[in-house]
Amino acid sequence: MGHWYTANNICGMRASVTILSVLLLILAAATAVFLLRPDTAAAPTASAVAPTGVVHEVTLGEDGFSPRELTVALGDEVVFRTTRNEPFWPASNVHPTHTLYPAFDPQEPVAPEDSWSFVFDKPGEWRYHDHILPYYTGTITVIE
Ligand SMILES: [Cu+2]
Repeated sequence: MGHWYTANNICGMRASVTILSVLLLILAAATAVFLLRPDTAAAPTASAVAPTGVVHEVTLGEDGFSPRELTVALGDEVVFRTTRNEPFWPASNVHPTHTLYPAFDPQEPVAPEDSWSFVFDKPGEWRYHDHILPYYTGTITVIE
């Protein structure tokens, strides 16, 4: 199985020049695409907050979330656990859509032996609840 240029009986040097031209065209096109792309880097995104590495714990027991109210810094992580022998599901208000802070939602039940952790990247007073037993409620206040 020979190369296309030998199969077409084109002089090897001329084929090399052709290949080089094609490569240069591809490079020029790639450069143009790179330079002309919309500048998305300047747009602030929710994930721009750097994690602080500070970790807090909130535990859901029979008496509810503990601590029920917690103040953390922007970028802090909160680990949610339960001592109840039931799955739980900490999620932002408003039940059942969790639209106050949609990312503050594991999107599925958390098994009692597991935990769910979340880095808070939006300042505010975030009320939340257990999506399975919504009478368990709490507040995470995120300060800058
Ligand atoms: Cu809910």
